[in-house]
Amino acid sequence: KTWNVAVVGATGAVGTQMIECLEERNFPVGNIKFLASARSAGQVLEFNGKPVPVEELKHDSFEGIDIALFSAGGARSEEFCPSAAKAGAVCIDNSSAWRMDPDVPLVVPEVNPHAIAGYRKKGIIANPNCSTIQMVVALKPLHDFGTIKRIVVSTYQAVSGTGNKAIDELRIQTGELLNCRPPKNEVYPHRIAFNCLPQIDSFCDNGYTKEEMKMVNETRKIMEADIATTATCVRVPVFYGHSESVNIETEKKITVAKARELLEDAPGVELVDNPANGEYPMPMDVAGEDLTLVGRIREDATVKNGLNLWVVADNLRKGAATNAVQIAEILVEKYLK
Ligand code: A2P
Ligand code: 11C
Repeated sequence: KTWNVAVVGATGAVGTQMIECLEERNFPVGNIKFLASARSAGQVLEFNGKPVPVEELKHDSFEGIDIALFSAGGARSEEFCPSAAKAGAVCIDNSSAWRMDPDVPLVVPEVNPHAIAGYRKKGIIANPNCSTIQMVVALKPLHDFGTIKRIVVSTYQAVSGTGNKAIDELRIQTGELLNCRPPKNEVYPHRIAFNCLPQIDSFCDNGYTKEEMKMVNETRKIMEADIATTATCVRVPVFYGHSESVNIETEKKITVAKARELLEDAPGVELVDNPANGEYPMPMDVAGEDLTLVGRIREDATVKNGLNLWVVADNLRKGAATNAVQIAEILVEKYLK
């Protein structure tokens, strides 16, 4: 059996990766439809070597579609997911529009695949924020063993998380600075080349950014546990791959050896933790990868049961496209059939 799939935001940084994931993983696609803004209508992309025209996203775009993968920004998801669901498609939405809706499951297949069953309520499944996904993939096996009480996380996030315009901004600013010309900034509030911005998304009234609050709230929903999380999210001049320094406190002691053993066998995780040989996860190693790399595991001796970890993943792949396609795989195998 095959399924008719629409990719909404097909021309974007995440949409492009969604198309590649569907191809690479041999998702059983019947017809494929690529949707984007009117600006891209008429552009021709490829799927499995065959040309596919990009069409303008409209409310009636979803007739005959079984699964709609959305990554065209929150405003488009808010407006168009209900139309797609009404037409009978199950939406897998990469934006933040529906994540905290109690009638929409928020899913990371390695952590809470059972939640997918909740798609029936609204016809929408939400894909979490990229920074949250890689953190919970790494923490789930540790939580199952030792029960995490508190998380302190600082992120080092790549510009591709913002989209294609931000990738261009870093590239152009770097070139300008190396050629001693003054760079312009349009996407970010300050220069990103040779700089770090302790602001991702806009600020909330409590002084945290929306990105930081996503990590706090999404983690609880996905882990189905009352874990206290505090986050500082930072944009760094890296193209692909988010990195995270994660400190956890657990109910039960987890030694470094036990943490390594738990992570060695964990789904979706690759343990890269050999500091004596200078081996640890780095964003330059994860572009195009689907696994979440974990290393630098150390005991935090300042609290009773504490651990420090360094977690790196490709934000466009496991942080977005791969996670969405994994959800689609479970959906068709277990639920739609
Ligand atoms: P387009 O390329 O036509 O602007 P990125 O995250 O890389 O910025 O990509 C955003 C994606 O969302 C692109 O595919 C973009 O299409 C799409 N998009 C942006 N605005 C709209 C819109 N108003 N309607 C449909 N798609 C949109
Ligand atoms: C970033 N995490 O790196 C963001 C991108 O809520 O899906 C994804 C924002 C979101 O900028």
